[in-house]
Amino acid sequence: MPDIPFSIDLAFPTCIPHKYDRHLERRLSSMEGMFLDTQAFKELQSKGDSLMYEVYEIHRPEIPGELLSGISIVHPGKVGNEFFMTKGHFHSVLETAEIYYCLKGEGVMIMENPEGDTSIEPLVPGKILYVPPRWAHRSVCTGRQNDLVTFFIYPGNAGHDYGTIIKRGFRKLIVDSTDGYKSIDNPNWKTG
Ligand code: S6P
Ligand code: ZN
Repeated sequence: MPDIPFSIDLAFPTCIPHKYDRHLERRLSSMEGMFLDTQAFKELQSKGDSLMYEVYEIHRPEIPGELLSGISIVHPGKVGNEFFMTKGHFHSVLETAEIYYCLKGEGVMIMENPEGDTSIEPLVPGKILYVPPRWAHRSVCTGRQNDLVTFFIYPGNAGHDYGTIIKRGFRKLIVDSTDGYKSIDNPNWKTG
């Protein structure tokens, strides 16, 4: 059967799509080793397996020419001084870009490329963020009480490389500060 155009409504105020193909939940336990303060991680874990972020995927074939999209919701919270965030990844096909549109909340996107450039872009409602090809990306919720909600869209053939980030981490971390948040160098960032 040939493809036909379709549209999807978002439920307000949550921004959860009325129709989606997959709902992913990422909890604290799946983020071991990703936060700087390992003691704070253990303490938080002893209180339960906090829900850090969720993704509602609108699935399409994972082939060139298609676009994959969905809604990402990062919940508010901190591990030590570091805000809740996504795992973050490079695309397996490095030369593929992504666009994020912020619908709700406050946060930032931490980005870096293999050449060692880094970038931290604020996410506030109405902001469109272009993540160029080659740049790893991680969303961070810096709001104290509200979810960070974004719509994302990227090429069908992009794929996800989580391994590089699991091994090395991101060069920059986002931590709490009197000004809201600040970025610091990751002392645990590994080369190679
Ligand atoms: C996929 C896109 C988003 C993320 C989502 C969760 O390329 O960037 O859908 O998958 O924000 O982040 P992560 O790092 O766990 O995939
Ligand atoms: Zn991506």
